[in-house]
Amino acid sequence: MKVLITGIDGYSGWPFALHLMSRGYDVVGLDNFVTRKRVKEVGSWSATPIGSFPSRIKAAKEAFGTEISFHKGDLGKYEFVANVLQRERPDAIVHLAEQRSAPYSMIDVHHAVSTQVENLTGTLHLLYAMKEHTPGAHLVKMGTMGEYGTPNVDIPEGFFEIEYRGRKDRLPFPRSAGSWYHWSKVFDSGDVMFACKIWSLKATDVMQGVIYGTRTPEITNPRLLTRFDFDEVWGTALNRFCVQAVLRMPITPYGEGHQTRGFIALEDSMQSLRLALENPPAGPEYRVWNQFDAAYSVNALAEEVRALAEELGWQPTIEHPPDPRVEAERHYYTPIHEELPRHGYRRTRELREVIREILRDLKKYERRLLARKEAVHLGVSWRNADNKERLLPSVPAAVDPTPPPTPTVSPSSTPDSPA
Ligand code: USQ
Repeated sequence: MKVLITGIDGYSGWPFALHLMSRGYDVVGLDNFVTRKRVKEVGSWSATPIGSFPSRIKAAKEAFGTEISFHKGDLGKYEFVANVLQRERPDAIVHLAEQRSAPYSMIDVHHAVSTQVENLTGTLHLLYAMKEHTPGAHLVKMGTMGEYGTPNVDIPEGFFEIEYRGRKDRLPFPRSAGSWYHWSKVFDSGDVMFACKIWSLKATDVMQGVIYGTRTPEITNPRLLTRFDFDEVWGTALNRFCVQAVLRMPITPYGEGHQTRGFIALEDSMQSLRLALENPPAGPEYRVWNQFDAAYSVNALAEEVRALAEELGWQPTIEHPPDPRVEAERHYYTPIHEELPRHGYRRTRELREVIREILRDLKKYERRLLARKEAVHLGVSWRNADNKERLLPSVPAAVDPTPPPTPTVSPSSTPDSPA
């Protein structure tokens, strides 16, 4: 099966390419490397040193014997998207190429608008190019559990049966997102659903929880590492808590810390995406899968990290800064996730095992973390229309204490630099 991964250079995109290559899939990728630039914009970098994209392709070829067919470009350009689909004719498309940070979308009006314009335009371009060149392909679209918000009832997988004024129907479950980024995913879902209806396309909209982890089984040497973000804008809760423990900074569940979300290990997110590919809809269909392992409050995760860091002889503390987001700090949360287990999903790793692995891995990159320590707290508040002046000015390039492993293909490539 030939699979196109959009956003192949990202935190999920890269390990998913490795996951598929190790199983004999034909992998095509595209990326515009904008995440690398945007992480720099907030004065940060990946905790793990990642090489240029050509050096990644080379490392993957050495590990799995096949070469990724890579197209550098932007989903914002329709001709580019259409050309890639026309030339490659993939059987499936895994769409991961979106601006993925809620805090980034909340920085100011420009970041809000660019998030929504880019995410919606990219998805619409893909849908039109699919209709034109690969109408039988299966689209696996990365959505987010955050589309649903935290309603005071159970959360179904996309649709629910409702009776209202004596009549019944099966309707999309109401969405109530918590950032401009999360709303862009809601609007995307509507567009994908509509395209499936009018053009008889096949799509799985994956409502993904928060991912955590530094590695997957296919990452067998340092040249295959995926990126790992930890700054306030690009890092996510559990990954950041582990970094805070390594840096002996207080672990920061925001506000009361009872906010509860679905979480999933990186390795199991890869398993889930593959299961979606291996079990496509039989015919034209728009379907929704909730993709997470278990729901945890941020307090519970902070406590786990503290306990496991103590095993390593560290003494991290937990602090509760005021919540910079506008979100319920105590709420009901019972999302359903039956589709993935029905298609063979089994959790592979226990939470504690993965946290131990993250802490061990991050310890190796402590000097890289220290060099960008200021980016752990940046102060983007949902309550401000303009957070720009609160952000760090771009940190001048420091000498990388842990450069990416050799060999790299281009003498000019630097860690976190685009290909
Ligand atoms: N949080 C803390 N302390 C921190 C960072 C976050 O308490 O230092 C809290 C947030 O307030 C929030 C929760 O942790 O209640 C999750 O925040 P997050 O930054 O880990 O995740 P989020 O912004 O929701 O977004 C991330 C990814 C996004 C993905 C989403 C899945 O960046 O791409 O779509 O997780 S979900 O959360 O299910 O919507």
